[in-house]
Amino acid sequence: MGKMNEAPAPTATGNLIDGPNTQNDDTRHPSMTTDAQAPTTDGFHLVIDALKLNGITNIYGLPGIPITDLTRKAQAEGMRVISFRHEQNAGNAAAIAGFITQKPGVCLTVSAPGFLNGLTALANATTNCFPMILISGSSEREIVDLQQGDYEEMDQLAIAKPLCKAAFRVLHAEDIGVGVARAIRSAVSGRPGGVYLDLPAKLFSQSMDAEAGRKSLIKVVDPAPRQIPAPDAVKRALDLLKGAKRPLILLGKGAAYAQADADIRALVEKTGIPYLPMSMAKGLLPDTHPQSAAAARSYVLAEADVVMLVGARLNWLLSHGKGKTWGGPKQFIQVDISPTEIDSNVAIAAPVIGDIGSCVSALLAGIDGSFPKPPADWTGAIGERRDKNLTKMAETLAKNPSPMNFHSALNVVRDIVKANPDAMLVNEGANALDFTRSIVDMYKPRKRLDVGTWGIMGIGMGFAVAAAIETDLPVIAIEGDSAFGFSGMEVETICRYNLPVCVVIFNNNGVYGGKDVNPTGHSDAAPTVFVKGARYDKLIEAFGGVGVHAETPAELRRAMEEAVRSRKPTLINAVIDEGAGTESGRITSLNPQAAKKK
Ligand code: FYN
Ligand code: ADP
Repeated sequence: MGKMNEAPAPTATGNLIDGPNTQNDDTRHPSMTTDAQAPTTDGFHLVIDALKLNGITNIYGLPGIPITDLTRKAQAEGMRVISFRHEQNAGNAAAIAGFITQKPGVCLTVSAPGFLNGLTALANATTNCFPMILISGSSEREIVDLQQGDYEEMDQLAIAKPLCKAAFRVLHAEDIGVGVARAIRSAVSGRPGGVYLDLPAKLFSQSMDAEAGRKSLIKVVDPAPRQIPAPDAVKRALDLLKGAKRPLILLGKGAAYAQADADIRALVEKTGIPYLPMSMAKGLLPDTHPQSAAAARSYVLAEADVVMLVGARLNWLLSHGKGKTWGGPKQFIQVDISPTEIDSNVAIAAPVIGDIGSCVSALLAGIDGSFPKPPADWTGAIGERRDKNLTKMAETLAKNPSPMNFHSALNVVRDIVKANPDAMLVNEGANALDFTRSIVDMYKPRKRLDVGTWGIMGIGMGFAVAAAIETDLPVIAIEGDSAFGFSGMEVETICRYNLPVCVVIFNNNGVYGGKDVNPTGHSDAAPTVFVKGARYDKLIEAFGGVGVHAETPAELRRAMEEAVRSRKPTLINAVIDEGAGTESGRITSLNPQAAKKK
């Protein structure tokens, strides 16, 4: 579970600062200074101390009124403060830091517009079940509540509430400890998610007795308590699984988050059941594992009779558990921490509610040598489909068209990731996302970070920065040219912190591709088309990074190898055939069709 309890205790003195009357005031009479000389602390330092006390060492944010000094003081107090160029990217960084570490990632923003920019990431974190705390400075309550027109006036708490798991405001310095503790617990316990913490400007300069301040802080004990599943629920699930003729295990990003890697692998291997990873669960077992049914996806979803979901929701990514994708009737087992997730789309025959670590270990305890192996005709049929798809894929990957297409470029990325299985892979786009997901095998858990539950663009550089900061491992970001645009300015951030990030832009001149034309003949480009032949590599050079223009797989390979080896911030402009993409990639069916005929 969370590692917050391992945080070092703060120093004995904490963040004591001098009281207002104690600085070199030699005119004071000693007898009159006893109380005034008692060390005091303030809101700034209490926030920092409360975070540090709970093992939170990194802040992702963007300084400005009223939190500029908070960022300075946090850095001075030994926290790592990573400043971004736009709050949404800082927020995405915090969110993915939460996913990687099980500690809430902290994003710090200024009031009103800064807060709103960060809020998109907070909502996305909540949707994805990533633990995150958005701390935002806010303007004066008295003025905001009377709507008298304050600088950056906004009732931020009210706006944040529907978009996150919990929202709190702290008005008094002595409540900072409670506020931070509540935020941490809300973010990581149960189903993880985003939490908003509103800190009005006046709070930061409030001072209080240092010792009382220190005592007001809370070191959260057991922030994400284990939730043990009921034995009868476990038995019900095992009975169902035992009777299955065509069982399937479906692993979601909740399973990756849970850090129960060894037990999950044991569950798959001991039962011998084929498994299908959702995109961010790839690598939980290596994608090359013989039980992986990833390359027979359509077949297993349609044909399975009992499906055990582990940390995956039956949302749009799984066609809501019904319809053509799911073929004939089937029964579901669902392992999840959230009881209200059950039956959200279809009936769940065997819910197992608890944390995945505890649930999987309880399931494992019920699996011995007598547990029936899945019938050979089922595993054989999957193997046949998988091998057919793998062979087809290998043939496609071996082609070397000019210009490059997604496949020939990703063939290189696939090799680089295979040679560097510890590297973190960030991935966004439409075609750039979909092709990477199926072509690039992952070998270790929590290495693949992508657009997640909403399928959003804009996570790229924020995720890349946090992946580098949290792990110190090389990061490879495979970006569609459109997706990159949402967070592209953060290449300056990557250079500023000298992060080992290699951004590869699959540049096909537009959204989905670059071939659209304006039907009116006007000189405006078509809505999906960008500047043709853009040189994104020049962008990073402006900040001292390495820019490479790659037109062939050989050039791409050389540049990626060098980037991973050197750990230098690198941006590779990989030129892709502008006709290579399809509209919306694999989800083109989600585009509404015009009913009106011309
Ligand atoms: C998978 N496949 C493979 C492999 N892996 N073939 C060969 N080799 C390998 N390694 C096969 C798999 O069996 C499928 O074929 C097909 O490739 C596609 O597999 P994928 O990508 O896993 O599955 P699919 O059908 O695309 O999954 C649906 C989805 C997915 C909704 C889960 O598309 C998804 O995650 N989409 C996110 C989209 C998104 O967020 N886009 C951003 C917005 S874009 P068959 O079995 O033959 O079907 C805005 O416009
Ligand atoms: P995917 O997109 O990969 O299918 P989802 O985000 O839809 O995954 O589902 C993740 C699920 O995992 C959520 O329903 C969430 O409640 C659950 N979850 C997250 N963390 C845990 C945990 N530690 N234990 C149990 N369930 C968890």
